[in-house]
Amino acid sequence: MVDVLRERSDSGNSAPVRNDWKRADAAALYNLPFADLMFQAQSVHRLNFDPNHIETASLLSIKTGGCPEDCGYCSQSAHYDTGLKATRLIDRADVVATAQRARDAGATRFCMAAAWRSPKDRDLDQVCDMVSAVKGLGLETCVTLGMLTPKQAARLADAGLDFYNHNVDTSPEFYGKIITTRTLQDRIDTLAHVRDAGIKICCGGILGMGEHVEDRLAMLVLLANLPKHPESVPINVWNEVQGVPVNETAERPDPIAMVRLVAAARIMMPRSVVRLSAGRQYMTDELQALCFLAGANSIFIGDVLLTTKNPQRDRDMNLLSRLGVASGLA
Ligand code: SAM
Ligand code: DTB
Ligand code: SF4
Repeated sequence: MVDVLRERSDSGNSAPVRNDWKRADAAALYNLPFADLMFQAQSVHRLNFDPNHIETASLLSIKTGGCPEDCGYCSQSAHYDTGLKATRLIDRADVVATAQRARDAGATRFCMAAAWRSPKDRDLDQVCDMVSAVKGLGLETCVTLGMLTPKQAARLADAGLDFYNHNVDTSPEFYGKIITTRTLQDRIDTLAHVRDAGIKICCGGILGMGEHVEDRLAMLVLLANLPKHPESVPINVWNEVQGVPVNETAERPDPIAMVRLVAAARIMMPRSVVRLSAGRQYMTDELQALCFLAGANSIFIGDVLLTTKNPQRDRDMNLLSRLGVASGLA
């Protein structure tokens, strides 16, 4: 049995941070009796975080649709007829106004997403301006723009960017079944450029595309064995989109399997913020509460994510207040 609490801590009062996870370790954790798994996850969580706090992040699509990549889950890929209207990069003033509203509604982080394979240099100029302006509002900044060169990552760092979101999405084995226009190694290369530039990393993936439990665990192993753990780990449940290939294979994760995976993520990446990201609208309040107990400590707030739905603000406020959780929302 893997018992992280009995392993030597590297700082005396905190859980160990390992980068040498084997798939068998992850499976052993995941398959623990539920009470034992939850006890370990909660213990690790309490050593590293305030268990009564949930981070609230907000998302904005700054360039929607028409993306040249063929990600089989995505409404924004130009390869599929999803009925989505493509837009150009929106104006900085609109971004700032939306960020201000998000801050007033309780968000502490503002993530700007663009449907690009990689940004063009003149687009990056505009995104850098947006980052500086949003940071000026007192918000943490995050952008997700596709693949970056080392130079582009350095420019974002100079603009003051706090986080770059770039997901590995799934296991190495399942990756090629979902995306063919880039490789997992391309993703890992960009993550390295972002790290080298000194920007914090937000990196996770999607559940419910037809992958097996082994794929989900392999994805956690991949994340937990990066040279440094991502500071933020978004766990998305696939948000249904018409017209994309994943529609043919999708299967929503069993709720207990979902909690087990969050608990395993918490134990394997003890100091990372684990975000319950897309797909919360499919989850009951009770399932979300269990995920928070298992160590999830961040959510996206706002009625929409990029192109799909998120729970309504009132529902989130009601849930967090019943749980006695402190957040920007409460
Ligand atoms: N184009 C950039 C990229 O792919 O990195 C940024 C935007 S992309 C929409 C960001 C992430 O959203 C993807 O990596 C994927 O993990 C997630 N995502 C996209 N469509 C989704 C869906 N329908 N349900 C859940 N997550 C989704
Ligand atoms: C992440 O892991 N989840 C967010 C954020 N990073 C950019 C995106 C979720 C997108 C859900 C699908 C949509 O709304 O289009
Ligand atoms: Fe493009 Fe990102 Fe959607 Fe893939 S996930 S199609 S890269 S917007």
